[in-house]
Amino acid sequence: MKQAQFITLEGTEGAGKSSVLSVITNELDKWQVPYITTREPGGEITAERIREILLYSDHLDAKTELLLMFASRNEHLVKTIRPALEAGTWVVSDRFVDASYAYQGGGRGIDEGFIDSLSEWTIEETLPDLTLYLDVTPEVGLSRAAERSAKDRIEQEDVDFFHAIRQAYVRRWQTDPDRIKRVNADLSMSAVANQIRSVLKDFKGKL
Ligand code: Z5A
Repeated sequence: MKQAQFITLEGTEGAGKSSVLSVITNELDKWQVPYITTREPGGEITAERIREILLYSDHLDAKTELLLMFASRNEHLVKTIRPALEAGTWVVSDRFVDASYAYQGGGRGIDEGFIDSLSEWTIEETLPDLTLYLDVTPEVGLSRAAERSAKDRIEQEDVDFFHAIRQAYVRRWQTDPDRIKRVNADLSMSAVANQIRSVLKDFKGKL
C-alpha cells in the first residue's frame, strides 16, 4: 500500500460524523494501517483553545470566524496532521477545509476568493485524499441534534443557514467527485455505515 492517507469527514449539523468515526477506524484496523483521529476546529493544544473561542463566544464577526478557523487549522496542520503523515500515519479528521467553504462561504456569505487565498497559503499540498461527505437534510439533522445537550454558538443558527451550508457542500462534491464521496446520511445508522464501508473499499482498491 502507498503512503499514509488523509481522510476527512464532513456534513451539516446532526449528519452523524461522530457516530461513523468508529466505522472508519474499524476498517483501518482491519487493513492494519497506523492512524490517528483528530478534529477541526481543534486537534492540537492551541487549536483546541481557538475552538473554545469559536464555539462559545457570545458573538463573532464573520471575518473573525473565518480567520480563527484558519488560525486553528494552521496549528493543526503544522503540529498534528503533517507530522503524522510524514511519519507514515494515516490521519482521519472530523472536518477540515471543506467546512470553511460550506459554513463561512455558504453559510456566512464570505466570498470564496478569500477562502481560496487562505487555503493556498496555509494548506499548500496537504489536501485530503478522501472526503466522506455525510449529506443530511437539515430538518432531519437538526431534529437529531435537538436531542443533545446545550447548543454551541454555530449550532444555534436557523434552518436556512444549514440549507445554505448544504448547498455549498453539494457544490463542492459536484466539483470534485473524485475526492469527495457523498453518503446519504438521512438513512439509518446501519445503512450509512454500509455506504461508508463501500466507499472505503473502493478507495483502498485504488491505492
Ligand atoms: N466549523 C466551521 O464553521 N468552519 C470550519 O472550517 C470548521 C468547523 C472546521 C464544530 O464542529 C462547529 O464548527 C460546527 C461547524 C463549525 N458547527 N456546527 N454546526 P463539530 O464537528 O465539532 O460539531 P458538529 O457539527 O456539531 O458535529 P458533531 O458533534 O460531531 O455531531 P454530528 O456529526 O452532527 O452528529 P453525531 O453526534 O454523530 O450525531 C448526532 C445525533 O444523531 C446523535 O444522537 C446520533 O446518535 C444521531 N444519529 C447520527 N446518525 C444517525 C442516523 N443515521 N440515524 C439516526 N440517528 C443518527
